[in-house]
Amino acid sequence: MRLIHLILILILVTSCIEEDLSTEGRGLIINEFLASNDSCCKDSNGDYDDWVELYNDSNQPIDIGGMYFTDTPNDDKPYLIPSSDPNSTTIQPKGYLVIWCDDDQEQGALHVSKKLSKGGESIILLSQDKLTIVDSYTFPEQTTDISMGRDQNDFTNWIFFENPTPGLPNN
Ligand SMILES: [Ca+2]
Ligand SMILES: [Ca+2]
Ligand SMILES: [Ca+2]
Repeated sequence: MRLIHLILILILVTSCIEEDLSTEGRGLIINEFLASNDSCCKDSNGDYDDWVELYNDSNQPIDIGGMYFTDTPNDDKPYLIPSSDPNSTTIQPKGYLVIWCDDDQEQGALHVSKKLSKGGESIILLSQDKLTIVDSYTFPEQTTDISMGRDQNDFTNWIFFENPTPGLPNN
């Protein structure tokens, strides 16, 4: 009897672990960006600015307020994303969020001081401790209005998109 109980508990625990692994996903990731925006898409102020799309591949909402953004590895002064507007900076589970790289901080919490270089640069998101890299990607030379992002069928593969999809699945 006790052995049966033990086996049942083991089965339960094992299935719970599998469930967690399969649904927690990759956490918060950089999913797409546009480093040279001429006519792709405007921010809420009508500016054609650079942007980075984040994707929350977890089961929990994630607030990026208090995290840091930079375009330079080992940056002494990464940009602190304000924690004053969690409604804007929280990404829902399996949701998307667009950060504008325009140096227009007066336009809201999602407008960071770092612009992206068309010639190639890095995109780095650091956690609240200013050290841990949440996700990063170093990109090669870009073409105006053509974004780069993760292939939906193989998330490790970065490809170009003639039709950028800020805030939506890459397609
Ligand atoms: Ca702007
Ligand atoms: Ca830059
Ligand atoms: Ca997208």
